[in-house]
Amino acid sequence: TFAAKSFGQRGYLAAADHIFTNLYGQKTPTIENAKKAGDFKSLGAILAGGDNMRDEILNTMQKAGQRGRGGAGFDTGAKWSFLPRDDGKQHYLVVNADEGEPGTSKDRYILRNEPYKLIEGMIYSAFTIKATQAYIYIRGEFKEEQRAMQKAIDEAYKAGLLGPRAQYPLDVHIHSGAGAYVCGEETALLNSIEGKPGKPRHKPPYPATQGLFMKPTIINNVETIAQVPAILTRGLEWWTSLGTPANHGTKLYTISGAVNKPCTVEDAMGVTIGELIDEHAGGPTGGWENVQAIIPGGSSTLALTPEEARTAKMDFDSLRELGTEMGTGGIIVIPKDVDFVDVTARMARFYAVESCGQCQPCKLGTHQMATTMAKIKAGTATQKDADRLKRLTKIHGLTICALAGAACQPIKGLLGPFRESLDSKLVE
Ligand code: L3W
Repeated sequence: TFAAKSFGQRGYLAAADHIFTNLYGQKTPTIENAKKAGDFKSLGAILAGGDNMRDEILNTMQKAGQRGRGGAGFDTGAKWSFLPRDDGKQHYLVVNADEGEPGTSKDRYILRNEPYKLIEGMIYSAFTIKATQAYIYIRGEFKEEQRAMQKAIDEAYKAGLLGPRAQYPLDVHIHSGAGAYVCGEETALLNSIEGKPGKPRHKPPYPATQGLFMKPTIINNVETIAQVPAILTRGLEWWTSLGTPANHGTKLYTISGAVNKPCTVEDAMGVTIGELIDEHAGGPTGGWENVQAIIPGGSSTLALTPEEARTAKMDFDSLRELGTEMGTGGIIVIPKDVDFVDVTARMARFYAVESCGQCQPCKLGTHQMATTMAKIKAGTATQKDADRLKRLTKIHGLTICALAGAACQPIKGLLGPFRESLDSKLVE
């Protein structure tokens, strides 16, 4: 749902520290309203700084230690610094808006209600890396978001902020996806823009050196780029005052499943899962005693027990220490009356359907995971099938992209802390 939530009244982030002040469309998203709220205010002065300012922005982004909001948490400033400088080649900026991770609904709020922050962030980013062409690859199902984003782009052209005659000449194109989850993987996405099948490429070479049309390309998640204006204009002291020492700033979290008020909210990095659920999502349905498991960062991240999750900090390092990932920040609360086998079977089917099929371990492995899970769900599986599941998790790391490894996460949960559900379904 996109119901407006009372803004800045709960949670741990002071109202003044929010970046996305129009996340719920409190004000109709128009360029006038965005300007009134402060967007584009510093743009002219910053762009006037020329090459020195490019260095300064890169320097600031390197010091900011902003970690990519698409799931991997890779340092944005470091990524930008890998781009060759003054090589005379066309450079591209690509925004990954192929939000498809189950349990994740954050970038779509930016596309709908804060598209101007994304555009402003794109102008700063493109200026810094000397890209004159930029693409926003939007998930195919996001028709309304595509319309909202195109409207904002059109307004920015009209206002002289984009286009060949703008202070920094930049063209922004929207490219629509067509329903493939794997196109959210950055190199599959680049292939898809090029008109090729959306299949991931081997890395290295990374997009920073050989990306779109084999030219140096910076590709970042929507939220990552939309945060850039705040980092540059509010400054490093402000940015680093939020979050934890290695995980600065704010983050958009999606909280869904068995909670009283499913929502997408902005809060500080490092806030605990328990705080997010209790303060923003009205607590678990039926209370904490009714929680069976909590997925911290979208379906591709290993589920935690409620005891582990409640005090776990939402930051890339804390969750890695617990053996899982923060991923996209998509928290899914699974209640006790939901069969964990059923949840896992659904997810296994999802990954099998979405595998692009170019790597045999993924093509066959995800398919076998799905058929084995269906058998377990049907109550006709034996210990041998459970052993097969365990063997299948070895596909992790054997493939070009992260999809196979992602498919293993729900299975690992079922074979690990939630084993009881599995055992109760096996027959002799
Ligand atoms: C230059 C190097 N660049 C790494 C760049 C690389 C990429 C970024 C991260 O995503 C996550 C997973 C799930 N020179 C570089 C370099 N880079 N080394 O850094 O790269 P990597 O390979 O760590 O991760 P990845 O494959 O890009 C994996 C998440 O994706 N996921 C699903 C996400 C879904 C959404 C959504 O729906 N919105 O985001 C599924 O696996 O969390 O951690 O840019 O080029 N030496």
